[in-house]
Amino acid sequence: MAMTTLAPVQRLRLLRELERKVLWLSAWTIHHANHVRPNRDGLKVGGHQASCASLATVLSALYFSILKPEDRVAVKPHASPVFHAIQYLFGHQTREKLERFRALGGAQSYPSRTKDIDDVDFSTGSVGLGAAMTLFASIVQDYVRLKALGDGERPTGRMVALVGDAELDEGNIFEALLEGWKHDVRNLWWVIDYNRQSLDGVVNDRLFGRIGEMFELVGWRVVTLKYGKLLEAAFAQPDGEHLRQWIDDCPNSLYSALVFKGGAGWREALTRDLNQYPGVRRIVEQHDDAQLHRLMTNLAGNDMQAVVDAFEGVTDDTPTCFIAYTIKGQGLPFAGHKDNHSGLMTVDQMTGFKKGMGIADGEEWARFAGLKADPAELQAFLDAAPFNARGKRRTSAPVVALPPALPRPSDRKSSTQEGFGKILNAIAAEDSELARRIVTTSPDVTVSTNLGAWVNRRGLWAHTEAEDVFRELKVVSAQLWRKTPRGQHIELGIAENNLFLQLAALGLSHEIFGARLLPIGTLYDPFIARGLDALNYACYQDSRFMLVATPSGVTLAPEGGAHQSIGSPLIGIGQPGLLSYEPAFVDELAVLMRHGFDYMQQEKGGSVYLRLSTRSLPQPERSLSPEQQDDIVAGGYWYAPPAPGTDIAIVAMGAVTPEAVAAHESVARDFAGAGLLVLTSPDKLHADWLAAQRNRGRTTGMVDRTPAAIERLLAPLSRDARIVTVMDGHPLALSWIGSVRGQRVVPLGIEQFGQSGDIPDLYKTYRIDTAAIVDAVARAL
Ligand SMILES: Cc1ncc(C[n+]2csc(CCOP(=O)(O)OP(=O)(O)O)c2C)c(N)n1
Ligand SMILES: [Mg+2]
Repeated sequence: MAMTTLAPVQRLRLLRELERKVLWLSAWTIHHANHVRPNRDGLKVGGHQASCASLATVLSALYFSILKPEDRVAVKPHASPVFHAIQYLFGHQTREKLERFRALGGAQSYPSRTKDIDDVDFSTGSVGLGAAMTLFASIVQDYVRLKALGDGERPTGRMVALVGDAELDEGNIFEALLEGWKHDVRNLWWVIDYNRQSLDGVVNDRLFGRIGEMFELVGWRVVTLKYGKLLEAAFAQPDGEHLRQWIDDCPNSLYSALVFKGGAGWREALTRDLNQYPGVRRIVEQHDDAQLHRLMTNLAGNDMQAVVDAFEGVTDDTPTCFIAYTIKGQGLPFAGHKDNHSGLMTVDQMTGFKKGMGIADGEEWARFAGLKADPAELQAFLDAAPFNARGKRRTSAPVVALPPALPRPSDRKSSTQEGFGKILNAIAAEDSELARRIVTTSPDVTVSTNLGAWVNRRGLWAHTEAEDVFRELKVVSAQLWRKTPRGQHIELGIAENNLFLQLAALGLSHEIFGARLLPIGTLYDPFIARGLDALNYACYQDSRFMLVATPSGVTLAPEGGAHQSIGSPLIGIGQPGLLSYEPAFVDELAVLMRHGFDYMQQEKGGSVYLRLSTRSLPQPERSLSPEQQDDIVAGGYWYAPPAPGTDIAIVAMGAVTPEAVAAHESVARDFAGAGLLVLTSPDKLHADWLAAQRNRGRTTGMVDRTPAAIERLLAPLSRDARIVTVMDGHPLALSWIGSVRGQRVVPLGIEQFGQSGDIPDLYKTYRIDTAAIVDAVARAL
C-alpha cells in the first residue's frame, strides 16, 4: 500500500493505533527493566514513563508519516524508550535490546549514536545540547551543500529537535539561537514538548509567556499547538469562549493538578468558576467524568490530527518552533502529577494499563497486539513510511589522503601558536584535497589564535557573498574578511559552548551528510572549561575534530590569572575520545598536526587537542627521522639521552622546555649521565601504558610483553632513579610517571591561580624556572 493512496482519515486511524502501541511499548520497556528483569544490585533502574507519554503523539507522527530519509533528529533524552519503540516497530530495534533497556548491551537510557543499533542521528543526554546540536548541524548541511562536498544528490533535510520545555532554561539554547540568527539558519524544526513540568515540578508560568517572542525575535516561525480538535469544537459552542478563556488563564500548577485529579476535579472547578454561563454548564453536564477529563486534557500536542496538520502546514525552510502543549504522563495513571518525572507505574497500575490496552499476558512485546487495525495493514503502513525510503541513513565518506609531511616553517625562533598559523597558511596556499576539506571555526579569537592567514586565503563562510567593507573603502588592515559560500572559516561569536557544538556537528559530517570534513576549532586554553560539557558531548558521539587551544598556562604571562589555564592538561588526559598533545617545538607540531588529520579519520581514532603557547622559543636545528616522528606521536623522546643506568632524569613538556634544557646542562655538570626527556603527550603515554598492562592481564590470558612507550623510554634509567617533571600546568599530569617503574618523582607545575607578570617573574614565583628545577633535582637526590 503506497502512502499516496492512503486517504487522510485512514492514515490518521493507523497513526492513532501506532501511537497507542508506542505509548504501550515505551511504558512496558521501562516497567520490564524495573519490575520484570531480575535486579542484582538493588539499584533503581529508572526510566521516564511520564516524559515518554507526553511525546508519544509527536514522535509517532514524525517517524511514521512526516520525516524523510534526509531529515536528522535529536530526541529529548528521556524519551529514548519512545524512539526505541518506534524503531522496534520499523524492525530496526530488537526485542532482546528492549528487554535489556538500561542494562549492559541493551537499548540505551538516552539515545546514543555509538551504543544504540537503531540509527540514532544525534545523541542526547545533557539537556539543551541536543537541540542546539541540530542548529549547528543545519549550518554544516548548508556548508557542505553550497560547496558540493557531499556524496551526490542528497536532498536538503530538516534538522529536527524534540525539546523538553524545561530544556529552555539552559543558557546554551539562547546562545545557539543568537548564533543561528547571524548565520541565517534554515531547515530547522524544534518541537517543544510543552508539558509545563520539569524534574522537580511545574514550570514557571512567566517563562513561556516570553518564549515564543524570543524565537520570533531571531527570525523563527512559531507554531503553537495548543488545543486539540475536541476542545476546539467545544470552544465553537455557545459560551465556549469562556471555557477557552478559563483554560488560557489557568495557572500551570492548577491545570496539572486537575489533570491528575481527573473528571470529578474538572467538574468541581468548572462548576465553581463558570456556572454563570449556560453554554458551559451544558458542556459540563453532557460529559460524564471520563469524557470531561478527555475533553479538558485534549491538548493539541497529544492530538494526532492537530500534530499532523501542524507539521504538514510548514513547507518552506524557515526555522520553525512548534510549541506543542502536551500532558506529562498522558494516558498514564500519574498524568499531570508534579512528582511524575521519575515516577514508575506500580505493578498493579501496569496490570490495569495493560488491560486497557487490550494486551494479553505473554503478548507484551507483540508488535500489533491490542490494536484494532489489521496487522497486514499496519505492516504495510510501516513499510511505506517515507522515513525508511532509503534504508540505513548513516552515511560514510572516503578518507582524505594526506601528504607524507605537512609544510614546516623554518623560523629559527617561533612559538607553537605562530607555527600553527604558518602551517595552516602553507596548506591554504596549496590546491589539495586536504586544503579543501579543512574547515576552521573560532569564537571571536580567530586573529588572536593565528588563524588570520588561513582566513585571508580561504575566506569566511556565509550563505551569500559579502565584500569586506574595509577593503572596499581602502582602509588598511592585515585581515581580509570577505564572506562567500566558498569560504572555509565559520566565524562564531564569543560563546565557547557554541564552538564545541559547531565542532561536534562538523566532526560528524561524514556520517550525517556523507561529506568528510577536517574541522579545526581554536580558542584560548582556559576557556575550554566554558564549553566543557559540550566538548564532552561532542566526544561522546564520536565526533572528529582538532581543537587548538592557545595561549595556555601561566606562560601567557602579562594576560594574568584570569586567562591562565592550569587544569587543562588533566582534561586532556581525562576526556575519552580526545587525544591531547602539548608540543614544545614547531617541527613537533607539524608532525602532530599531520597525525591528527590522520587520527581524526581512522575508524578507531578520535578528536585531537593541541595545547599551544605564545612563547617564542629558539627552534632546534634538526630534521626528524621517521623514528623520532614516531616517538613524538607516541608521546615523548629523549632530548638528551641518559647514560645507561643513570640515577637522574628531567622530564619536561611544552613551553618550559628551555628551562629544563638549561637545568639539565647545569645538572649534567655533576651527573654526567643525566637525561632530559621531552614529552609531547602524557595522555597518550598514560593510555598506552594502561593498555599494555591490560594486555598482560592474567585473567585475559594474553601475554603480550611489548613494552609501553613510557616503559621503553624509562628503561635506560636505574631502578631507583629520581625524576623531576616540569610543565606549565597542573603537576599531576606528569607525576604518575613514577608508578611506571617505581621511581621517585618530584613534580613541578602550577597549583595556584596565576597573576600578571613576565615569564621570568612568573616561572620563578610558581617554581618552574631553571633554578627551581635544579633545586628539585638536588632535593630528589
Ligand atoms: C544538563 C542536565 N542537567 C540536568 C539533567 C537532569 N534532568 C533530566 S530531565 C530533567 C527535566 C527536564 O524537564 P523537561 O525538559 O521539561 O522534560 P519533560 O518534562 O518532558 O520530562 C532534568 C533536570 C540533565 N539530563 N541534563
Ligand atoms: Mg517538561
